[in-house]
Amino acid sequence: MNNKNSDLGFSTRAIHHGYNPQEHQGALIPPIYLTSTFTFATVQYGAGCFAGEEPGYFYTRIGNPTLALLEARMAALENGEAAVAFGSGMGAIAATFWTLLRPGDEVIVSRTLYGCTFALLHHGLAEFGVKVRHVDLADLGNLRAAIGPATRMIYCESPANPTMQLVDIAAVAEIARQHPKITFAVDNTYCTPYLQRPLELGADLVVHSATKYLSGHGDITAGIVVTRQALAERIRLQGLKDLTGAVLSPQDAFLLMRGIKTLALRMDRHCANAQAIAQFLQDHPAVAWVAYPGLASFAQHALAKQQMKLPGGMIAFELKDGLDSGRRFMNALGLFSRAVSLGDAESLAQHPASMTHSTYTPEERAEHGIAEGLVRLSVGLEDLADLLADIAQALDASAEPVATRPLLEAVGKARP
Ligand code: 3LM
Repeated sequence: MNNKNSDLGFSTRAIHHGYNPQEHQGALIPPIYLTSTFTFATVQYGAGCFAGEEPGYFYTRIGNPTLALLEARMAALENGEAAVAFGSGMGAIAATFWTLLRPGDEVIVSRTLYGCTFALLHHGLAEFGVKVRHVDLADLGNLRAAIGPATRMIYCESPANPTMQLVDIAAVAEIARQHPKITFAVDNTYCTPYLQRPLELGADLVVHSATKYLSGHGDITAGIVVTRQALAERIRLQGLKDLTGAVLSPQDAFLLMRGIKTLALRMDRHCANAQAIAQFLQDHPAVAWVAYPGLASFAQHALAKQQMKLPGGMIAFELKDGLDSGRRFMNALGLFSRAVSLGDAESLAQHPASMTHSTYTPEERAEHGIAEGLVRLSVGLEDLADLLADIAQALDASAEPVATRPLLEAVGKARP
């Protein structure tokens, strides 16, 4: 299998792209180049590598054959020119921001962002002289009004973590295209390229926490940037090599590629389970609201159908009695684990206000649309009937005061 296979289907590329066993002793599975450094046949050759005049590998923070295969595969799946792998999603995001932004520049970001991205912007870049402007991108008039001569980036998540608000990526891209100095970047973690491909919709750059669905097995942290060749090289040589050093280990790149092979299968199952659970929650009398792009009641349901293949595996909802009953609900869950992160085979539940989005002050959460009682579910790959039974019993328990239903007893009963 060579690299000229962009006509092949998504899963075929996820399994084969960029690898030819005949070039590796016939090994079906790509070898892991578990080495930090590479030897030079001559001093002159080594000098040529450092000068960018020789194509070879010389140090894993800058390049490694196992990482290069992962990068080629991710570029093929996102339909981009090139990719750069990182040791975490935050590594990828930080390297992108630090490469593209300078003191005095402005970055326009969507209303709600993952907690650590929010912290990086407000407690990191803002303190180094970058102006951060949150804009509700649901109204494109807001975006047009916010763009000024210093704007260098537009950055969003769609769906947003944890509110599920979508951004019309094609519409924002059209506005961004009119400003050659602006890079439009989309965090595609919630969707993966199987569900949504922002570059095809006109975005300039995609970032991922590959820790999540791309890996799919909850056993590594990783990040990816996919963009044009020249920009990818800048991000590699500045953001990765010098500014963050946030390199991915070749061993974790191997695990990530193993996860990516089953991405389409897993996403189909995540989405089917999540759709049924979202519907069940919406119909339950204890539930105040549910945000899931696959529900007809979701405000941006039409946009979801337009830009996402399926509605994803993430659900946000709130109980009628708010935070206290939400806590009782989460403590009563037996099959869902109480944990942050998402996209694993195991179903997870967490409370953004006190966990993933505790980097916001309560006032900031209110301003950015994150309800204190919001419960976030990452729906896993277990059997739907078991997940529904767990949710049903936890909703029943959420109505009872904690004292009448000891936590351990509830967990013990539901855990298989
Ligand atoms: C979480 N999110 O539970 P890493 N972009 C998005 C993300 O959701 C995340 C990152 C980037 C969660 C992690 S919270 C302590 C646990 C949309 C991570 C950052 O650096 O690989 O974790 O990616 O929502």
